[in-house]
Amino acid sequence: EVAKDKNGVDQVLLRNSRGASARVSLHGGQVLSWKTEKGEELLFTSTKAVFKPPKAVRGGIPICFPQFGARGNLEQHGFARNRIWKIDDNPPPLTRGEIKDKSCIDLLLKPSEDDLKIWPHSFEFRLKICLTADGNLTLISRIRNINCKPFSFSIAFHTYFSISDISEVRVEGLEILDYLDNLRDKQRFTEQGDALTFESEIDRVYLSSSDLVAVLDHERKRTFVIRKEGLPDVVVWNPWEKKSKSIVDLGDEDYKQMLCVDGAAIEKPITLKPGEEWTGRLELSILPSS
Ligand code: TA6
Repeated sequence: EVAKDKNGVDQVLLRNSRGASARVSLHGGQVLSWKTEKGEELLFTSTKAVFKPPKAVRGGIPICFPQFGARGNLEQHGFARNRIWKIDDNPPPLTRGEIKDKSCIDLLLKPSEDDLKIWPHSFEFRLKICLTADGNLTLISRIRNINCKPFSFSIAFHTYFSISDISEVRVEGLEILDYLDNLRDKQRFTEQGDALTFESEIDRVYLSSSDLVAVLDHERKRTFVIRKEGLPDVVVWNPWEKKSKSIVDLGDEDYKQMLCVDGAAIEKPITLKPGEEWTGRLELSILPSS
């Protein structure tokens, strides 16, 4: 189903046979909502979210591409999340194991002439977003270099999970990993603890993580499971109280109900030769915590 948001930008509603749903905006190719079959919203949206292109909405899953963070005169986290994507009417053939499921949408982003002025690399970014029969949300990305010279990019799926209380959340799967700490000049440290818990601002890129990370929301008795391929790094971000006040489109208390845990490829940017294609997969699911 395609509807228009109040800015006239198309949104696509995906629904599975059990009533789970996901809503995707063609602005940024951004997932804005992912709901259980009971209608519970699993992704966070800021209480002060601004739905006004070209700025990405604060919440859901903005896509940081062609770079994570700042780089030269590129917009913060790249331009992909600030552009209108198209519905891809020539989607790539389904690969083995990908089921032809009606609750998928295929989106396509190609750089505009203006984009090529600031980032002179022609690419096709094909994004297949599916809601599986079990209510899982999968994002399959295929980025092809259609230029005549190589280029490198970094990428992050900036996933805002909706949680009950940041002080009651644990993240498992990042133990003993090295991380770059954005709060300490991006220096490299090694995680000493077991599970990650939160009592202050955190802004880290965990490196070479396993392909499975869990976010346990104790109060809601819910565990988010992140499975990923081709995305070796994991961004963990919560602005906490002080930083939140400096973010205009984030409510002062919102940090208590959100946590970003992003599948990403940051430390080692991905280089594509002409004609080469990279595929990255992210699958989000929930487990009722025992
Ligand atoms: O998640 C890491 C981070 O780079 C933080 O430093 C913070 O800037 C966050 O991304 C949000 O960035 P945005 O440009 O969406 O406000």
